[in-house]
Amino acid sequence: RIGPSFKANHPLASGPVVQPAPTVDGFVEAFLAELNYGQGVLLSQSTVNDQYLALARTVRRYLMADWLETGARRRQAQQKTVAYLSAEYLLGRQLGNNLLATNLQDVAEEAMRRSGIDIAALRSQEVEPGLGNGGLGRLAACFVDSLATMDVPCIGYGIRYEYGIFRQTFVEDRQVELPDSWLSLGSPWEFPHPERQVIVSFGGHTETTTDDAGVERSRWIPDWNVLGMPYHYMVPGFRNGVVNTLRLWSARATHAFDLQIFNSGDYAQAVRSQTFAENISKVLYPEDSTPQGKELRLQQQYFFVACSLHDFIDNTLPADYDLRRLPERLVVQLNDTHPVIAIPELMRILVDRKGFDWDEAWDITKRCFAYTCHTLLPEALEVWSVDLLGRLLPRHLEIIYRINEEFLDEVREAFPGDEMRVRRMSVIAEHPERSVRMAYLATVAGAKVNGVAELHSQLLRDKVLPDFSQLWPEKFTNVTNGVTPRRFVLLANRRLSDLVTDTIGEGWVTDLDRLRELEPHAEDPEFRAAFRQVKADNKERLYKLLRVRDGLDLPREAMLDVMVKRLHEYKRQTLKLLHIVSLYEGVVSGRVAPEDLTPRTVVFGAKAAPGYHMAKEIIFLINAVADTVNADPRVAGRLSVAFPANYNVTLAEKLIPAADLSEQISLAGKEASGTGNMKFALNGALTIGTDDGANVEIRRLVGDDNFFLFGMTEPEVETLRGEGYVPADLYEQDPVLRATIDLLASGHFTGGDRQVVAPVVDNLLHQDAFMALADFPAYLEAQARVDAAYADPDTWSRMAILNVARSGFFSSDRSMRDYLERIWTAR
Ligand code: TH1
Repeated sequence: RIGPSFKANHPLASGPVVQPAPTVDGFVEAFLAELNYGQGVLLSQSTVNDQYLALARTVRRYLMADWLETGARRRQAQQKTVAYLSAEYLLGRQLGNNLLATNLQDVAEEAMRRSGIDIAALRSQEVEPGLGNGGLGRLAACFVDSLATMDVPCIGYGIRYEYGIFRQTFVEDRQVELPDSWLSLGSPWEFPHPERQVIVSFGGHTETTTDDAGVERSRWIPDWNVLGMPYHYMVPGFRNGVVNTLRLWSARATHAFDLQIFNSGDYAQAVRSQTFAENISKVLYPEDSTPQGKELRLQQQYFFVACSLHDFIDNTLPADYDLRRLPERLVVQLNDTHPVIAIPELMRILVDRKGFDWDEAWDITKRCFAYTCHTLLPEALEVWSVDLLGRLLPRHLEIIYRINEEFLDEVREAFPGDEMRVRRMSVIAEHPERSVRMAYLATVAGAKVNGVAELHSQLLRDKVLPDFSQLWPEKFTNVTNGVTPRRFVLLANRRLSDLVTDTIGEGWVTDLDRLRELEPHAEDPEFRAAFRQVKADNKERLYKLLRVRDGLDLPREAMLDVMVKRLHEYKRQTLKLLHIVSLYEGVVSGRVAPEDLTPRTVVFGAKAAPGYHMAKEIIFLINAVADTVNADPRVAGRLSVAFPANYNVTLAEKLIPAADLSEQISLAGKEASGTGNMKFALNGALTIGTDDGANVEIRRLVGDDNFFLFGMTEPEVETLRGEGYVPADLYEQDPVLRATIDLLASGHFTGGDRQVVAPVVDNLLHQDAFMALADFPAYLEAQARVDAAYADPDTWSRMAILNVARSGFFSSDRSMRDYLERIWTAR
C-alpha cells in the first residue's frame, strides 16, 4: 500500500507538494500545462471539452496539496472517523463548487479570458454526477461538504455507477428515459486506485468446522467473486485547507474468475462473466423511496458495503490495530437501510476472519453502527426475501438469524409471555413471504436510530418502530436535515450572497445563524428594493436559460411559483395541478376576470420512476395542461405553466434562487423531511406548505405570518382515514372542485380525448390515497392569501427577507453538529 521505505525516507517523499501560484499568471500556466501535457493538444486546436477537462484538472491541482496533507494528518491523528455509507451521492457539478472552495472563481475567469475562452461555456460542458435519486442522495452530498468544512474526519463510501439517474426527455408530453452517460466525455474529478482493489464474494454455501480451540465455527464457501475498484473524489472544505475523500466503488471481473472459464475453453462465457460482474455498478436504480427487491440491487448493496468495511479495517486502520477498540476509531452511519447488510458483514469479518467469539464481536458491532431512517411509507421499508438473501449471502443470513434469536430472547426477558410482541419485533417477517426487515436489523444493531425532522422522528418512534422505542427509548433521536449554504446559497445565488455580505459582512457562509443579523434590514425600504432586484436578476438569468434550454418564453413580471421534487403521489403534484386548472377554469368559464388573476408562472420539475405508471400519467397531464394553458390567449400574461425536462442539481441551482413561492404540499405525515423546502427558504422564497416534515420547523422559525400553512394535520389525516374517506363526496359537494375536475375530465387539455386523462381523474375521484381532494379547498384559500401578499411588494419582500434571516438553522453544518453531539460522540 505504501511505496518502498527508501522512498518514504527521501527528503521529497513527504512534500512539499508544489501548488500552482494562485494568480492569473499561475493559473494560465497550469491550465496550458494541463492542456498540452494532460490533454495533449494546443490551445489553438482544443475543443471546448479539452478546455473543460484542462480547467478541471487545473483546479484539482490547487486542491491536491491540501488533500494529501489532510490524508497524512488524518493518518497521524488516529481520530475517530465517520464512515458515511450511502448508496447515493447526488453531487451536482464539481467545477463551480471547487472554484468556490479554493476561492479561485475570479482568478480562473480572468485566466480563461486571457486565454480567449469564455468560462461559462466550459462550465456548461460539465455533466453532473447524478449518482442519486433525490433528497436522500443530495443530503449525503451536503453532509460530506459540511464535514470537510468542519474538519471532521469522514470517508464517504458509495457506488460509482457508470450510469446515474436517467436523463428525462418528453416525447409527446410523456416521459422518456435516456441513459445518463456522465463519464463519456472524461471524468477529471476522479482518481482510480486499482492497487486498492478489493475482492467481494457472493453465493455458495456455509460449512461448520471446529477450530483449533475446539469451537464450532461456520465457514462461508462462496462460489463467485467480483473486484471492487475504488475511485477517489476530493471533498474540499470551504477555504479551510481541508480536503476529505469520497470513495466510490466500481465492480470489475476478477482475473481468477476469467481464468477459470478461459481454461474451460468457453470464451463467450468468459466475456459474459465480465459483463455480469461489471453490471453490479452499471446503473443507479431510479426508484426514489420504493424499492423493488431486485437481486442486482442487493448485490450492489453488499458489494459497496463489503468493499468499504474491508477498506477501512484492512487498509485505513494501522496494520496492528486492536479491533476490540474499533468503536473508538470508527462510526458507521447507515444512510437508510440500503447499507444495512454492513451489520452482518462486520460480524462476519470479526468472527470468521479475525477469530473473535460471537459475544465480543456483537458488542463491538453494536457500538460501531448508527442508522438514519428517511421515510415512513410502508412500501419504502426494505425487506429482502430469505430465499434471495440465503442464495446470495448464505453466511450473512445465518448471522442475521443468530442476531435475531438473541434479540428475541432479550424481548422475551423484557416482556415475559408476550409472544405477539416477539412476532411483531422479529427481524424475520413470516408473511407474505419469509423475509428480513432491514430497518429492524438496523435498529437492533444500531447504537442510535434517527429520523430526519422532528415530526418524522416522532412518527418513527410512535408509528413505525413503537415496540423498539418502548424497549430502548434512549436509542432514538432526531437530527433535522440541512443543506449546504456553499452550493445552495453562495454558488447558486451570488447576487443574494453579495447583498448579504455587503449588509452583515463575511462569515455567514460557515456560520449560517448569522443570517439573523439581516432581520432588522427587513424594515429598510432600500434593502427591500435591493433584495427585490436580486430576485428580478435571478429570474432574468433563469428565463434566459429556459429559453435556450427548453425554448420556453416566460413573462418577466409574474410571480414564480415552483414545485420541484421527485414525482410521487404523496407529494401531490396533482394538487398543484388542480389549483392551476381551477385558476384557468375560473377565467374560461367567465367566473373570474383575467385581470383579477395575480400573474403567475408555475414551474414543475420532476422525474418519475420508470415503472411508476401513475406518476408517469401525472407527468403527461401536467404537460398537457401546460400546453393548453400557455396557448390560450384568455390567460396570456396571467397564467403560464412550464415543465422543463430533466430536473437535476444543475437546474435546481438556477431555479431555486429565482423562485418567489415554494410548493411543499405533501399529505401530512408522508414527507419525512424535505430539503428543497430549506433551499427555497434560504433563497428568499415563501413557502406554501402543509404541516409535514421539516415544514413544521421552517414555519416555527420563520414565523406563522411568513409562511402559508394549509391542510390537515397528521392526526386529522388519521381521523379522516378512520372515518372512511370518500373523495367522490367532496367532488359532489364542492362546486369549484367539481368544475375543476370536470374540465380536466372533459378532455379540454388533451384535444378532446377523455380516455387519456382517465387514469389520473378516476384515481382522484375513487381512491385519492393521498387526499388531495380533502385538502383542495384549504389549498385554494391559502393560495388566495399568497396572491394578496404578493400584491404588495413591500409586504412580500419583508416576509421573504425574514425567511432568509431565520433559516440559518437549516445549514447542514448544524445537522453535522447534531450528529456529532447526539450520535457520533455520544456513548
Ligand atoms: C427522502 C425523503 O423522502 C425526504 O423526505 C427526505 O428529505 C430525504 O430522503 C432526505 O432525508 C428519501 N429518499 C429515499 C430514497 C430511497 C429510499 C428511501 C428514501 S426516503 C431510494
